[in-house]
Amino acid sequence: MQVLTEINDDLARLTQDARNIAVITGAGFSAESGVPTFREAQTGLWERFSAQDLATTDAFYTAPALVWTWYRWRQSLIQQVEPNPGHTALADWQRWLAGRGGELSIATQNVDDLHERAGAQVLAHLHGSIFEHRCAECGVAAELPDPDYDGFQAPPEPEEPPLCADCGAHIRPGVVWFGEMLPMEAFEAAAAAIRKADLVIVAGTSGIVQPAASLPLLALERGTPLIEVNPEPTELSDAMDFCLRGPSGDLLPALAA
Ligand code: BV8
Ligand code: ZN
Repeated sequence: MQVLTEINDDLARLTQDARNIAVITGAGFSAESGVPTFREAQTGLWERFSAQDLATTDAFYTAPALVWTWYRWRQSLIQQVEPNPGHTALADWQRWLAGRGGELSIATQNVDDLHERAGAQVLAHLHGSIFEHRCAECGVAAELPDPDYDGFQAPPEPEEPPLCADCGAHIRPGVVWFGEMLPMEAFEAAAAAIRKADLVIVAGTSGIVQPAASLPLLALERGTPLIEVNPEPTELSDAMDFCLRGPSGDLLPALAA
């Protein structure tokens, strides 16, 4: 494993020769856009709860207004921020490769839409989307107006989630909570992309949350090179061929150059 803070010749050659790249992104990829990661402390009303405690079905059933408002406030924040140079570099690299018969697939653990807003196609949202909503009981999709919170202010007083027009149960966010299965189609698509890739890049994830964190390890089956982009070491660092230590907003543009 090589631990680098900038691109060396080995790494440059690897990324320039790659024609089929699978990229997995986590909360750290959106951090430079101003979206807090799960490791960071909560603010305001939620500072006494960890994200992990709120992102569960139990929390939603116990305190629907608190959990619902936390998601609608997070959605407001995401709508108020912009993709960062890491998102743009990935989108440009994807377009450049597609123009040469290659492929760059993105599987993200993030529930935001910043990859898409940077112009990228996303193969898999492994943990769902904060922009989707459905009935917690009958599962029917719910189309809701955007929240009008100010994501830059501390979250507001909790408000009750809307009720399903069909069955009257609470509407919930279209994300995967702890203890819930991941969408199998998304998970399988990400696994297939990694299995056929000639380079795998893991950026902005602590590699703690399963089963998403086990996906990059599929690259080991065929000896596909693995690159980590993260300012810190992670649970996955030991499996990497290159650990690029720094923010993805700086390093992805350098990698994609
Ligand atoms: C399931 C949606 C089972 C919601 C999310 C004990 C051991 C092992 C596993 C478990 C266990 N107990 C429970 C489990 C399972 C559990 C789990 O993994 N828990 C962990 C905490 C141990 N997993 C689950 O529950 C999953 N489901 O297992 O179901 C099952 C099986 C059969 C039948 C039924 C059920 C579901 C997990 C999905 C949870 N939902 N998100 C929401 O967003 O609110 S996960 C959520 O947290 C995020 O989506 C994200 O994936 C995750 C946080 O991880 P990261 O993305 O890595 O972010 P993190 O904050 O951790 O790290 C940020 C990284 O960025 C850091 O490394 C940092 O250094 C870096 N960084 C910072 N700045 C930058 C940067 N990098 C680059 N550039 C920068 N500028
Ligand atoms: Zn319903």
